[in-house]
Amino acid sequence: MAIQQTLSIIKPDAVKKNVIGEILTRFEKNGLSVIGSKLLFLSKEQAEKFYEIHKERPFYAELVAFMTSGPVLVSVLEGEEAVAKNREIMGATNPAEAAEGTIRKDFAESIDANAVHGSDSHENAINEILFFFKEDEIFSKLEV
Ligand code: IDP
Ligand code: MG
Repeated sequence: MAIQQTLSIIKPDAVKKNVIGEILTRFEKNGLSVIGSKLLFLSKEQAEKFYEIHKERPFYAELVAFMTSGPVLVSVLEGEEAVAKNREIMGATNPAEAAEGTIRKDFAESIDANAVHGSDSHENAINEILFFFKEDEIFSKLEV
């Protein structure tokens, strides 16, 4: 077991539903701490770059359009095995397949408007955190 950091995005659908607080509470109740957070309205260029890994997928244009349809809350979460823990709390990509009690089961409408993003590996977490945050915008519990 190791303390890790991971990137979370509360997507435009969930921000519009006014459930930022309820989603952050899920993280906190499961042992993760918010150590950096901000509301952003992503530009098309930012969304394209962030999801570059999915460029060849048929849903890429739709995904970029959705992620730029309203503000998002980007956060750095920290805790034991934060990458896997966050994925577990989020639930499956398709809310129809998400387990009971997960964020996507409770707040997501569809496979594209699925409430949250979470890094899928430690390496991607580091890159995704650096994509959105400067060092002085993150307040690790390990340092304070
Ligand atoms: P993840 O968010 O669970 O890691 P990924 O496979 O990395 O899932 O896909 C990134 C995002 O792309 C998903 O969260 C979802 O918003 C969107 N997406 C994935 N598959 C589809 C699809 O088949 N149709 C439309 N959008 C999709
Ligand atoms: Mg993914």
